[in-house]
Amino acid sequence: MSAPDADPKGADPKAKNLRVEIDEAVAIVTVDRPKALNALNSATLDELLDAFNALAADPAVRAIVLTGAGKSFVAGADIAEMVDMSAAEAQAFSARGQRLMLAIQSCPRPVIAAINGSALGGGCGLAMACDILYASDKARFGQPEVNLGVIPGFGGTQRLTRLVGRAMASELILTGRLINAEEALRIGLVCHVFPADALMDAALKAAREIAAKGPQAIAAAKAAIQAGADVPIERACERETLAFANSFATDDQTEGMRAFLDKRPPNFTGR
Ligand code: CO8
Repeated sequence: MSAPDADPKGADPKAKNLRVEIDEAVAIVTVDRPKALNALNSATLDELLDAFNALAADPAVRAIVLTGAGKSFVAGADIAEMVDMSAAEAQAFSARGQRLMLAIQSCPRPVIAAINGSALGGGCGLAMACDILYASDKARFGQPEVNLGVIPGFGGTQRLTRLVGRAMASELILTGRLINAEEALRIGLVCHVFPADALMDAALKAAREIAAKGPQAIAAAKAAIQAGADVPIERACERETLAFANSFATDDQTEGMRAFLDKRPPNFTGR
């Protein structure tokens, strides 16, 4: 197994492979293993899970930006760690990755992936678990697992299919072809492409916009989007109606609508 890198970084003193910075209500999580192009080994998966669980429980954090240090976003699961795995070890490793992806999806705070470079294999899976995908014009995407004699194991077969449709997902997964940011935009894998030096500013701007809204409405909207993707439209709309009704039990609903009618900015309190 590959060992975590040597120097501890970031807010969590135990985290060796990522940095967590908090800028007012926005958290920036940076996967920081540049020597392996930020590939996800077990230690990094665990650190990310701990970081997302901690951020989800912190009421001061209202939005999260996830990015990679250096020239890569995340170049996949760690091939050096996987090469000698038995099937049972691979199952446990895949389950570890799946837990992280589901924690990001169920985190009440929106997560913006600022995809600065290669997002391949499990790295593409990590990006797709986020709510908003912004790409640098230098980013590359793909599920190249078949080139290694394996298949995606961090949700790639499922999330890519849901995001871009079966035809395109099948071509990408079965050929292992990599695509650039423009093609990712065209097929709906990302929602915007920015010049590399403008990516973080754009992601932070969106995060701050989200952070200024009522947090309960944001969490309910994210949950409704996530839940609706996997159930029939009738049930999904029932869930939306329930969540919509619940938002009328909050102070933020009264404040948001009253502020609109009073022609003033809202003062959301999160209650
Ligand atoms: N794992 C481990 N190390 C990696 C990885 C990786 N995924 N990607 C890059 N590295 C390392 C390289 O080995 C190299 O290390 P060193 O300097 O010690 O030789 C270093 O990072 C730099 O890489 P390159 O020299 O290759 O950099 P280039 O700029 O030439 O190429 C690429 C960049 C195209 C991104 C290239 O590194 C590449 O193809 N990487 C592998 C991409 C890939 O196949 N990703 C999918 C991995 S499989 C996967 O994600 C499955 C997920 C679920 C599995 C769960 C079930 C068990």
